[in-house]
Formats: sequence, structure tokens, C-alpha cells
Amino acid sequence: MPVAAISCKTFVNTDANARYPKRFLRSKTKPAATEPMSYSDATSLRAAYLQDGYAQLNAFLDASALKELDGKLEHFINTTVPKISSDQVFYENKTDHVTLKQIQHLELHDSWFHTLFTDSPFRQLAETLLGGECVPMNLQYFNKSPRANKPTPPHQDGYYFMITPCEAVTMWLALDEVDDQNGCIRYLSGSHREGLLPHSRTNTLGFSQGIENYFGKQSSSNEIAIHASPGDLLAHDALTVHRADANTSETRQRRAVGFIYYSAAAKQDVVAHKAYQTQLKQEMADSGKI
Ligand SMILES: O=C(O)CCC(=O)C(=O)O
Repeated sequence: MPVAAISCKTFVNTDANARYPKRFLRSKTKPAATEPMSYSDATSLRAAYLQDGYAQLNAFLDASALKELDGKLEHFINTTVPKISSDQVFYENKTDHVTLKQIQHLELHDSWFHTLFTDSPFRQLAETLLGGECVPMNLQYFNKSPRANKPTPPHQDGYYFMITPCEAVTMWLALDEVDDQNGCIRYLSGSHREGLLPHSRTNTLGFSQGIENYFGKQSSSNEIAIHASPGDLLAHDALTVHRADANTSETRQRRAVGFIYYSAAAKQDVVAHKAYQTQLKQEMADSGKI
């Protein structure tokens, strides 16, 4: 499978330098690949994103920012996760905490993560890609631990969001080396132009809906497997079809942080969304998954 990479630039402009914590800004002495992104870079990035439905920004975070994020995450998992409601923290096997696979809404439990989500280059990038103001909605943690994990079913995030217009961006920050073996993200390029596709229930905790009859269709062979290194950022449109295989490695983790931003213009069907979440929570509890 080809590996896509459209830009090695870090998204930092003059405004960002004024507004964002220094730890997420690049040193001016870094090599060209980490130079601040100019207006034309942002324009061409958005053009490519609108064309393909996704983008990859290599080295969005540098080693020191990543180290800090890793430390904060480890602390969060050790001290905050045990206090979070079970419908916000998912394990492949809930009796084995090594199999932690997903945490929802880190921003609601920790001010450091709140700032990372709401007042940072991540948010500014979301606004560039969406072409206007955004609303930070959900900061998530994902892992596929070795041996105990499931594939991520093919889906469109917009199916879960229940928003009109369906305008939102999801960003996925790699924390480990990610490739075919440990379950890299796979995008169906251009699929965001097809509108919302029919989904049906899956048995996958954290990804309860998947696209019906995806495999075997001609289009599924056009997937692009995105290999990534720690600090690389992927971004996709709410309508872009994507999925990931299970982690088939013996020892390698596949950790990532997910950033979901809605366009300020998007309105959620709050009643339908809440009803679905309530039903899902009940089903997960009844089946012993949470
Ligand atoms: O981490 C994964 O396997 C899937 C993530 C995903 O689907 C998303 O962030 O929209």
C-alpha cells in the first residue's frame, strides 16, 4: 500500500506564537522541515485536505513536546483514569488494565489536556482545515495493545457525530511508530465526497458502528495505509472513510491521541445523540464490556 505524506511542515504562524504555550512551538533553530508554516503552506495544506479528505503533517510535535505529553498521559492513566466513569474508559478485557484501549474526554478531567485541546496549534490547525471557527468536542486516547485488541471497523466519524452540516475534523497524533503490523490508520482517499454511507452495529467497543459490506467492494482496494512516527499528525474530514487493522505485533503498542473539532456552524441532534449514547451504555453494561 502506498504511504501518503503531503507535508513535513509544522503549523505555527505569527498568531500561534502569540497565543500558544511555548512547549508546543518549535524552536527557530530547527531544520527547514520545522519552519513556521506560511500563509501559502496553510492554503496548500487545506487544498490537499479538501481534495483527499485527509492530510498528514509529519513531526507536528517535536521530541521534547512529545516527551512531556507522554509523561502527562502516563500520569493521567495512573491517577485519573481509575476515577473516571466506566463508560468513558474502555479495555479490551476490563479485568486486565494493560488492555486499555480508549479514553474519552481527557479535556474534562485535566487542565493541562484542556489547554492542549482548546488553546493550541491543534485547534488552530482545525480552524485552518475547516476554514473557520471550530468547537473542541472530544480529546481521546487510543491504544491497540499487542495481542489483546480488535480492528477498528471502517467508519465515518460523521455517522457518530449526528451533526448538520456534517463539518468536523478529527486529528490523530501518533505516539508510537505505526505501520501495517501494529494497525495503522487506513483512509479511503476522496470518500468524503460520497456523503454519509449506511452503517450498522458492530461488536467493537468504542466503535459501535461500521460501514456495511465494506470489504470486497471495489472502493476498499483504494485505501491508503498511513505509516507514522511519534509526533506525526493525521487529520481527516468527518466524512472520510477510515479503519485500522488489529495490532498483530508481539510487543509493540499503538498509542495515539485523537482531537475532534466540530465546525462552529455544525448543529448536533442532541436528543438523538443522547438517546444513542444512553442505549449504548446500557448495552455495554448488560454485555459486561464496561
Ligand atoms: O485509532 C483507531 O484505530 C481509530 C481512530 C479513529 O477512527 C478516529 O480517530 O476517528
